Amino acid sequence: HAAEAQRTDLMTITRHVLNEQGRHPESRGDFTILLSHIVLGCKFVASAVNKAGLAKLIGLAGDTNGEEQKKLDVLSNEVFVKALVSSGRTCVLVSEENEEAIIVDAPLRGNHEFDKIMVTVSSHQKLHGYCVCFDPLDGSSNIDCGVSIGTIFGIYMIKDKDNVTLDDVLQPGTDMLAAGYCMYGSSCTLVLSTGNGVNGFTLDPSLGEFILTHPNIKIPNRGKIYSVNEGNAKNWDAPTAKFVEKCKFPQDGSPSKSLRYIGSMVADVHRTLLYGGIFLYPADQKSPNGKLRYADATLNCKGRVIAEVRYMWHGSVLYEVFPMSFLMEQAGGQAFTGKQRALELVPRKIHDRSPIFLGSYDDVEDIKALYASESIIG
Ligand code: P6P
Repeated sequence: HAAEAQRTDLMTITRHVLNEQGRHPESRGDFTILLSHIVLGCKFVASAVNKAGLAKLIGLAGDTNGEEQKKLDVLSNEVFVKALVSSGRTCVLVSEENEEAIIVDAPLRGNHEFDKIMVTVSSHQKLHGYCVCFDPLDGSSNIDCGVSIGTIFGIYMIKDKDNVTLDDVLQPGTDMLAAGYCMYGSSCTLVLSTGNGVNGFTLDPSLGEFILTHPNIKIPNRGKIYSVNEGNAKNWDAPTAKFVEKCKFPQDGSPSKSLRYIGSMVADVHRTLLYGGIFLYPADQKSPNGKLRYADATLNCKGRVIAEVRYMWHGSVLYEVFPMSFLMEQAGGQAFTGKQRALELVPRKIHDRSPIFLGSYDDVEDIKALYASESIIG
């Protein structure tokens, strides 16, 4: 009977989120409605990604009249923007694909009829509006070779839905309510946290439902894998270089770590979350000879410019670093920028970037110690 019960007790992501909502009796279900629209977007993108390989052959993505086949990341962005706006629960959107933040038209920010009733019945209940920061299809350059790619998202509550400003978005990651990613690979897996642990759901295409397959994910305290693009080693700062050196040539006689780097953040982070280890997106200091568009630092000698240095940060704060850091902390790991706890960063601009070191708690502690000793030595 237990086996039978297991097979038929399908916990879908919708039921799971409704159960979560039950923990907040005052909730009106806005958050559940918002999440259901994000899930809808993920289902659509999963279907489009699966067909991508064939699309060129039989023109699935474009019209039969030969319209230019839309790039999947553009198509995915349109899908998520439309899904989020039509949820009637968003006020501002930040997408990796859009230079400017999208301020949702006031009538679409909330179900005004319902709001009017709510205001008369219980005016103390703040009418909720949300900000969603997302990368609709991170790693899309990997589509043509079939490597897993993904959608990454983070959700904030808006302070005053009738007076939305960019300040609502340029908040530290500690203000995030929820975060998640959907990985489109051999199977479609959605990993989500609403602040009460991390859960993984796998899409059952025959049901069209995400089923709970990875309840209460906890990352191992230490892992056997480090994940970084070694091709940038010449530009790493000393603590990162020392850390990677220790992974390869441990001083304490422990076995060296394995290097696994897929080059698609969602896939690298998902493996790190399940197997343990550390994912590194270090700052890399490029000192090109040519003139830079923006110089972050100019080295002068006797009034003559001898070099210009530009730090190229990796990892977009709002829709890569923050959501992945939120998930790691919720799973018992941690996330560090080289200077501070990643979630305590306060972005100045919506596409700000930052170095990021995230994964198993003890592995991140090791690199934090190297940065701390460097800052003491100076
Ligand atoms: P690099 C994909 O383009 C991406 O944004 C992430 O998904 C991935 O982790 C990273 O870039 C790879 O960057 O410089 O190592 O090729």
